[in-house]
Formats: sequence, structure tokens, C-alpha cells
Amino acid sequence: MGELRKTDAAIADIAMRELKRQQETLGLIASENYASLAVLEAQASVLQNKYSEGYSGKRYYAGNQFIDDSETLAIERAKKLFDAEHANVQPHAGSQANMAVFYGLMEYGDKFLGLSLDQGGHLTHGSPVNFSGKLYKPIAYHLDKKTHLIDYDEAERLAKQEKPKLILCGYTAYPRKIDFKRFREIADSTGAYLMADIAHIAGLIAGKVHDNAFPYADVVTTTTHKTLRGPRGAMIMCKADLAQKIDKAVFPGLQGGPFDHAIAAKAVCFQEALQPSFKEYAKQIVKNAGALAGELKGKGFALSSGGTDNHLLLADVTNKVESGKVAQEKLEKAGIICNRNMIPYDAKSPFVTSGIRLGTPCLTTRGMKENEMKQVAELIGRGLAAKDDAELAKLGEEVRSLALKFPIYKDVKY
Ligand code: DSN
Repeated sequence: MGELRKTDAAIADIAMRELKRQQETLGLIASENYASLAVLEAQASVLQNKYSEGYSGKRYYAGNQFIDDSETLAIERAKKLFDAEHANVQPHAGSQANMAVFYGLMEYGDKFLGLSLDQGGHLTHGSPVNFSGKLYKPIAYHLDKKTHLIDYDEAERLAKQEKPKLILCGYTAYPRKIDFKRFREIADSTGAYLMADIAHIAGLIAGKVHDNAFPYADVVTTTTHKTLRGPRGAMIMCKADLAQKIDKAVFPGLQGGPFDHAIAAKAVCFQEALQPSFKEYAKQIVKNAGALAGELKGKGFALSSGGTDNHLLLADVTNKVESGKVAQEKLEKAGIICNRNMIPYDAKSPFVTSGIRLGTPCLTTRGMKENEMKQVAELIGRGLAAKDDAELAKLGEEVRSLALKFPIYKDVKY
């Protein structure tokens, strides 16, 4: 940070304060993670200086021999990691990846089937204020009211009745495994494309603790910065026969010059995820989530679907505090960082909510295990029970001391 500090001390200070915040708090946001220093270095490299519209070997500007090498490596590693026939590593973010799939495989106004947004679907899965809901026609399937598990029978019935062009599975707040095979059967029964948005569980799939979406899905999108622990960005993978449609939709359909530094960092992340140690990491994420769920249940928290078998859980907090919003704010004051989240069939609005979403990828990256999950559950329980800010600040000292025992970037001074 020497050069940055010399040029712009204000931004250098902000970055240092953010590092301190990350190191001294407990991050439980299910979609976040801490990228390795190698990933960060690749992102800060000179690769960011190049323009390279097009694809490897077919660029519009000269001077792309090394950029081609980097993108090709990223693609080859992605294909190996997810057993994919084709990969496009250029999408800047998950929303852009999803947009490119819609743009490539559907016509405006086409129907698609996705999980109801208030039950775990993403903004790009059909929200009325998003391109997906404005330009296309979303039809929602739901979770079972009692079990909070995907109602595959309803999805099948709707698919047969509505004949959507595409069926979308993969979610942002679903704590259970997804049956991709069942979705394939549903898609086949009506001739729809099957799209899986695996952004949340990509690291679990790469680490072989969740079934792969391939060979069942026709097209798979993912971000690279969640459980996969890479740079902020995304990619699309698909069956070989859709490769041209997808590539054309990304460029020139929606994007201009790719972010070559981010693509290099994606290659680094895929290399990391191909190592045996990543399997251990993924396994531990799931063990930690299970342990956290068990401890919270023991403290009287109601968990959606009764628990978890992936990296996240949804806890109804209304028997402890007024709402998910209040819970989020109280916990933040003690240095426990999570987000309020609707519980399926929630009576409260998305701004208030009845629940919080808790994920273990960040804490697992720091090296925490089941024993620490017990402490984290204890801290959460006490945070919600705290009577005032003074009590939360005092609790915050305990949170800080636990966090400091598990540094994120061991040798980085701040
Ligand atoms: N914001 C992400 C999440 O928290 O799940 C989805 O894009």
C-alpha cells in the first residue's frame, strides 16, 4: 500500500480501516468470503491495463497474447473444476451472468420459472424491479409451507401448465441441497432449458460436498467470490451446443472489454479450488454450519427447514427480538455481522423481516471449527438478549478477542 498511501492517503486509510473491521469482527454474511493474497495480487496486476474485446485468438485489438493465455487458463481450470463442456469467464458480476443467459436463450416476453423471491430467489430471478421481471415473464414456484423445502411437485405442475422457456434453480437463501436431477426431469417433461445459478454453493460443488449441477443443467452461472473464495466476478458454464449463444450474449451482446485482471484472479481462484485442501475447506464450511445450527436450535431459535445441509441457515428471531432488522442492528453493535432475511411465508416486509441469514464461509476461511461455532452461537444469543448499547459494546470485546485469535491475513499489518 506504499504507493497508494503516497498518492492518496484518504483512500489508503479507508482500506486499512476496512481491513481492521474485517479482522476484528465476525463475518457471518453467507455470500461473503476473504480472498487469498494471491487472488488480491492478481487483481491488482498490470493485466488491468489492457483492452481485449472478443475471445482468446479473436480479439479486436493487438497485443493480447498474454491476456489470451490468462483467459484460456481460467477457462480450462473452470471446466475441470465443474466438469463443464464450455465456460465463459468474462461476466463482470452474477447479475450480468444471469442477464447474459436470459439474453442468449430467451426472447423478450418469454416465460421462465424461478423460486419466489421472498423464499430465497435472487433479484435476477424475476423481481418486478429487475430486468428479469421487466423484460421476461417470471412464474414462481414455492417452498412447502410446512417443511420449507422446495416443492418440486408444484414446480413440475407449473412447468407443464405454463410451458416456460427456461427453468431456474439455485438460490440465495436456501439452506438445503438442491435436487438438480429432479429439475432436469421437470425441464425435460416440458422441453425447457434448465439453468442453475450456483453462486452461493459453487465452493461446495467444487469441494464435492454438494452434487454438481452438471450434467443435469444446460447452463450454470456463478459468482466467484462467495463460497468459491475468489475475486468479485462471475462466469457462465454451459453445454457445448449452447456455447455460441452464450458467448455472443456476453460479448458483443451485453459487455465491452473484459476485466482481464479479474479474469486472471478467477484463474488463481480456480487453481486454489482444485487443490485437495479446498475439499477440506468446503467440508468444514458445512460442518460449521451444522454445528452453528445445532447450537442455535438448542438456544430456542427456530430455523427454516429445521437446520441446514449447506453453508447457511435462516433463523427466525421473533421469539428473541422484534424483527430481523433489530437483530441485525444489535449484533452489528457487538461486531457480529449478518443480514436480515425473510423467512419463507414471512408476514414482515423485506426491510424488516422475521429472520437473519447466517453463513459460515468467512469464519471457516479464518480457521474456525465446531468449537468456535459453539462460542459464536453463544455470542449471538447474548447479543440478542442484551438490554442496551453498553452491554453490546462489552460483548463486542469478547467478539473482538475471538476474531483476533483467527487472523484473516496473518502477516498484513494494519
Ligand atoms: N447479495 C448476494 C447475497 O447476499 O446473496 C446475492 O447477490
